[in-house]
Amino acid sequence: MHRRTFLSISAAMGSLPIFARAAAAKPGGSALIVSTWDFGAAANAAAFARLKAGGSLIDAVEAGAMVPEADPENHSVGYGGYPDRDGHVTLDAVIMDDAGHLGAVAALEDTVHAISVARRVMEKTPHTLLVGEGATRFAREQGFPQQNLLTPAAEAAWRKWLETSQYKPQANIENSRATARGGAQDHDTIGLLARDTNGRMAGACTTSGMAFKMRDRVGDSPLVGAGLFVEAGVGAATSTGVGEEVMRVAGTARVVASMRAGRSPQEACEEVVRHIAKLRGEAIKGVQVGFLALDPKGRIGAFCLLPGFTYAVTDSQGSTQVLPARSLFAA
Ligand code: SD4
Repeated sequence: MHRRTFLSISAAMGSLPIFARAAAAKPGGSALIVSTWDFGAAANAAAFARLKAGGSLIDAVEAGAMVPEADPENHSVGYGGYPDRDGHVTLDAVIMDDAGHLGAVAALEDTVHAISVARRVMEKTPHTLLVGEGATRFAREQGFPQQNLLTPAAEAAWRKWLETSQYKPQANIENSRATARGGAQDHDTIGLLARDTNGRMAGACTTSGMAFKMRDRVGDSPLVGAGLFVEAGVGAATSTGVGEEVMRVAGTARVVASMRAGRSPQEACEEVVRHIAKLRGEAIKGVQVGFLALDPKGRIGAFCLLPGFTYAVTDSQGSTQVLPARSLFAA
């Protein structure tokens, strides 16, 4: 989908009151590809094109995830991502299909396409997760070019942040880029889920994590069962927001387990968000966490703590909508 189209969809939705927008987002059947946030629309388009060209589901979710990783205007994932508090840009990614094939990297450095390195972990090693220096060395061995990911703009933002050194993740910053592109704490996790017409599924998730995190902090995104989970015949789920809150409840594993037990994707996403809220009480005030789920029939679920989480849905004709997720809290 072209950028202008998805921006106009978002702009149109932006003019509706929040409850009308939530009502418009009826998760229905027949979705082929879903992904997190407004910028998921462009990723879905790449994934859809790959499927149409005869690519596998893994090819499709990788191609989709590579879009925000490579976006030259994107100051928050891959090249130009905001660094940790010591000035290092570190990337987390995972890719998985419903046959249990899985690869992930965490705290990867100097490499734009973390999702592709994760895929190589899946295909070329006996392991499922490589971290830090070992992941970065593996990327070099696999021929991924070495690139300094810290741009002058990201370095300037980090130096400004150092003046106060306040670590305070901001809810929904992922969608603020249209207005406050490259603002402090900006980060662009994308979680992408795809199915084929036989109901087979795969997913990918890639991020630069929370801006100004501690050195080698790893979020939910690269962790199977936290940032992503896919199970044959049941469904797939991905998450976004403050990863620590997702990790402590094994969020996406829980969503898929709920679906296995008979809940719809929507009910399953709601259940885990309510669980986090109950477990954490005051501690999650102002914190955003969102879940997105897809089942083999193309039914979607999306739910979050705070209003503002959006997701992109592409159907089997390739048409894409960006929709607001329902939230547990009004603000
Ligand atoms: C993390 N869950 O590293 C990621 C951040 C994120 O949209 O999702 N941003 O905790």
